[in-house]
Amino acid sequence: MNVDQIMMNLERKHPGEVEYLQAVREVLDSIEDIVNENPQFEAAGIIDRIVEPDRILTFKVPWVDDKGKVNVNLGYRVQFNNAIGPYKGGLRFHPSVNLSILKFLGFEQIFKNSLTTLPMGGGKGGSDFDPKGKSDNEIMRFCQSFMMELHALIGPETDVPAGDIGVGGREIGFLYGMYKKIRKEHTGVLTGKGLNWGGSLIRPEATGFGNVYFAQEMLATRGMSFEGKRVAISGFGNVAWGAALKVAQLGGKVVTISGPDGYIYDETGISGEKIDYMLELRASNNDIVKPYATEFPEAKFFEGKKPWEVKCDVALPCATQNELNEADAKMLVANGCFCVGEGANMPCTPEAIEVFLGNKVLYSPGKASNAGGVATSGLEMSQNSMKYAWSAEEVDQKLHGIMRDIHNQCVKYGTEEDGYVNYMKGANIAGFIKVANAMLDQGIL
Ligand code: NDP
Ligand code: 2IT
Repeated sequence: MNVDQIMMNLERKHPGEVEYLQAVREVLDSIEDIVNENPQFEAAGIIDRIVEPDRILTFKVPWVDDKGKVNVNLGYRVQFNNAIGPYKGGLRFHPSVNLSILKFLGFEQIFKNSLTTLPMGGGKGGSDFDPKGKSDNEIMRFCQSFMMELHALIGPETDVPAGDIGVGGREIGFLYGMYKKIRKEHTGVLTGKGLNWGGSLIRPEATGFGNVYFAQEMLATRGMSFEGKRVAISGFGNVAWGAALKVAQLGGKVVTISGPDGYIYDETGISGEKIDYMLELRASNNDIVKPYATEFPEAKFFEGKKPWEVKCDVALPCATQNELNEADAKMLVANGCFCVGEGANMPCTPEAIEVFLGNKVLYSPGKASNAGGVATSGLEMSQNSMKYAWSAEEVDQKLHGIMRDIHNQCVKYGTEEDGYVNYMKGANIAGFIKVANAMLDQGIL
């Protein structure tokens, strides 16, 4: 396999799709040796087939705002690969959403879902709709219009969307309600549902919890735990909240959270009511983290800055793609940070990852360490199929087991000669092999 050649062709076919090309390059670099050792993959065109989505659906989403003005957004669903199960992946509502971002997310999702051990293919969708400052009624009308188109593309055995940035429990409720109205059926077509109508306990916490469980496993390889560790978290959304909650439970001290406006530094530690307050901040639809420092005056707000300049042992980037660059990575390492667990999708740039690998930092890629979210979505699908609900303890135990399993897969395929575990390589190889073998079994499709 000639990675440079494949990338050149892709760049020619998809000019400007930088995030998608970045995600593909990372995976191809990791799997190059495995593909070269297994000629059956190239013979069946696995690489050429896996880097292109099965199909991309785009549609317009017209909706009327509270002032009576008609607005039109773009809606997308990228159905990337269903070799091991129905397409599965979140919906992102954010003004930055474009095809490149959804293709990168859908591509990552294939390997992430493969790692979870559950039967789920990869997909992603969303819209350039900006939820910021919108009323609940505006969000409802938007979600209803979005589902008017999306319903024809999805189904519990076909494609099962969920949340991502800008899509949480409220949006899933509006989307599910409209699906039910159009299709006249109550079915597990979306995950992240409310507890009274098919949702799973622990799904809201799952991505953050899973990220911390994975970091716990990484720390354990060096005989360490979260007890007494200083932890820098970015973001203040769903993933950051779950991660902060679990770190605090495990005796770690969360010293930062962040938003698009800057970061909060709280030397007394973010725990208890402060973590509950994160939920209020997120639900306010204002998308700024600054009010935390007014609510808790012992904290300081650093406008326009990222949290990677603070001294910490563990960093958990939980906001968005490419939010941690080479300079940030060097600063973290210089300040003694030895463990980085990606809660967001692709938050570290390739140059930042180089810095971590070069310094033997315990570094986990999002497709491994944030897989707890979609894994628990998979558990929600299982419960929906059984028409039964597990207790929080049962779901949490299964989630914990899955995160340990993913860690083991990364160690199996990512351990280097000196014993250092390259989790990025391990995750990419383990995720790829399962999907590639399924594609081989099923013929040229
Ligand atoms: P939320 O919408 O709950 O929070 C996202 C946070 O990131 C917000 O603070 C948001 O602020 C900020 N953010 C988003 N885009 C940007 C940007 N371009 N620049 C700066 N800040 C930004 O989303 P989640 O917590 O659900 O998602 C966070 C990350 O975790 C994403 O990468 C997502 O793909 C990933 N993820 C989520 C899972 C889930 O189950 N929810 C599962 C696995 C991964 P603002 O909106 O103002 O930009
Ligand atoms: O990036 C992700 O894994 C998610 N946003 C969760 C997807 C899901 O289907 O639960």
